[in-house]
Amino acid sequence: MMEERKPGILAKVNDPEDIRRLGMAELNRLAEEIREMMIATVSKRGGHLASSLGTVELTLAIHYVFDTPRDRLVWDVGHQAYTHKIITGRKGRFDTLRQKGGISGFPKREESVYDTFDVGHSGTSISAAAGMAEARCLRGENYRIIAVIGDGAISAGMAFEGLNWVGDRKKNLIIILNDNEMCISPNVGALSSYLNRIMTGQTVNRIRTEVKTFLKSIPGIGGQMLKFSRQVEESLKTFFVPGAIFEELGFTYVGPLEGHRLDHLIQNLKNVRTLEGPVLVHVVTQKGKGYKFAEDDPARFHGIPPFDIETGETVASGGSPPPPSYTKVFGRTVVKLADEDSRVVAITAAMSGGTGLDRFAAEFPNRFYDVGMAEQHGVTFAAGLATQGFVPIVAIYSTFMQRAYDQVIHDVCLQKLPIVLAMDRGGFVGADGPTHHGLFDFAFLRTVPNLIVMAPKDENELQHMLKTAVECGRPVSVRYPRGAGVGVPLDENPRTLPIGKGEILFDPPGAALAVVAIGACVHPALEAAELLWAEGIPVRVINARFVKPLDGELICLAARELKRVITVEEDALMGGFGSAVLELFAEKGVSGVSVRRLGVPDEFAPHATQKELRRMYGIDAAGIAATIREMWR
Ligand SMILES: Cc1ncc(C[n+]2csc(CCOP(=O)(O)OP(=O)(O)O)c2C)c(N)n1
Repeated sequence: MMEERKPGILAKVNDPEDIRRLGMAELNRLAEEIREMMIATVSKRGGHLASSLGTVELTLAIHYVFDTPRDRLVWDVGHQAYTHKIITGRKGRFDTLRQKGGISGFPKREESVYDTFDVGHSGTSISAAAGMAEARCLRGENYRIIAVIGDGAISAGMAFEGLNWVGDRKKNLIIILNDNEMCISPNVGALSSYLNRIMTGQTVNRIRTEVKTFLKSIPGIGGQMLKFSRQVEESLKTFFVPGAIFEELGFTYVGPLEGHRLDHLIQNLKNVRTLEGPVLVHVVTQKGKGYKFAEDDPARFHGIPPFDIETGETVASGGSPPPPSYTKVFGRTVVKLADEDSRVVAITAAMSGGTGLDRFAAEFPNRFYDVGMAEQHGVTFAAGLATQGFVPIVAIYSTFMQRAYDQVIHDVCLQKLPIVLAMDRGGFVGADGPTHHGLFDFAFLRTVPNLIVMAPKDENELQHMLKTAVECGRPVSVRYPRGAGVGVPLDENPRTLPIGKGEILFDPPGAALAVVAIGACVHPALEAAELLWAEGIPVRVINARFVKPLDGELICLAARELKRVITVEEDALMGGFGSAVLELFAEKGVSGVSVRRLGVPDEFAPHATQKELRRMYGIDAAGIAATIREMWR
């Protein structure tokens, strides 16, 4: 479908300075070439294609008009910044996108001076830009600062906090609202509806005309009123002028602009550059623009694994089909649980597809809530539902749950409300990298009183844990990894598990070392033990199931008997599961035991595949086996 052409303009573009020399026809041609490069690379590497296809012209226009990197360009989330990467010196490395040792899928300060702020989570751009604006004033400098935020990301609480601040401080700061009416799936919320009303400007104009005609028609006073048309216009403005909400907050509103017309964007941004104070530029774009399959299904192409350019179909990895993902099993199980129990409701923060709740949404539309990219609101909203007798299952990826930490503590656990925090993407997520790995939840959740913290060893145990969580009447977190399950048979009916009880999975005669593993590390531990048993090294394998309450009896008994313990987790070692085991030993007076903890040390894990990362941190079967051998000697 895409004809092979020699790169023309792009070959000459290495940084934004090169773009500023181009004429309009060349710029348009460049946009096309960039799209081709993006599609070709993402089709091989996977990535955030639809969002980045939607911002090609906008990115070119910004770099054309503004003096980057002197002017500071701040991206929100950063998944839409591939054009930015390509034209800021990373064209040659673009093929390494999201690969181990390659360039990141998100802006990263250590990668380029053009990347002004590290991103991955939503809603940070306005506050970061506001901080830069204050720094500029403190230094008496005068560069421009431009934040680009999507209509989805602006629904984050932090974005509202930022708007509130910026509108009040009155510093020069440009916020570009990239409005494609999509989050990952269609956007939700009152602000989104408002933006949509602005975009259908005809309605606005029609209402204004009708009101004017109506005023004119009032006998006697109508004509007089029109004399005061300016005031009338002013008051009407509040209701009918596009962007009035932003104007009221202290911004000059510009828009809506057509986001795929370079001439129009450049002309308008040149005008915007001359404006003083906070400006909000509303740009309308199409997610997936320029690639038919992404235009037709922008949600699927939001974050897509490698695919065939000709058909748009995801490339199968070869071999037998993988077992169902944890996400899929989660999605099915919550439907089952909701069938049995009318108290069960489900909440997502803009990730109904990603969390597997789309199925629940279809079956129970009245018991399903998409709160937008607003994790804090989602958790406290769930707490409100729980006070009224419902059992909310709040499905938020581990990394995004970090956003709602205080809500978990203050609004859920302090009140002992029965809420299930279903935390997908616990552990390494792979190519999205350090902004998205879910490596802290054991550590940050196990310190919260009243909270039960569990992690299943496989997708079948996930079913049982979800049932246990719904029925136990307490706040519970259940975390499970990204990707395919282990491939174990799935019980038809989920059952409850005893709270705080682990299990021994392998206990060969003469066992003289215990591996105590949790979650996704249990099966690799088992594999390692089976391997070593064949070598004559007998190792007991315990599936801890609970980070809290720990099965003290089972773990302490193993330690006292075997004297050597290895803990394994896909989480931060500091404060995580292994730390909990050490605390247990200290508390219970278990002494004379040598303990090794496997997990992620005190650093941010880079981007790489899950497999590569597990190998890198020694928590795959080979790594666990190596540690056992070392300890065995
Ligand atoms: C705090 C947080 N929650 C959820 C996500 C997952 N996420 C990444 S992009 C995205 C949608 C972004 O929509 P929008 O800002 O409109 O940008 P678009 O992709 O439409 O250009 C979501 C939900 C995230 N990155 N950060």
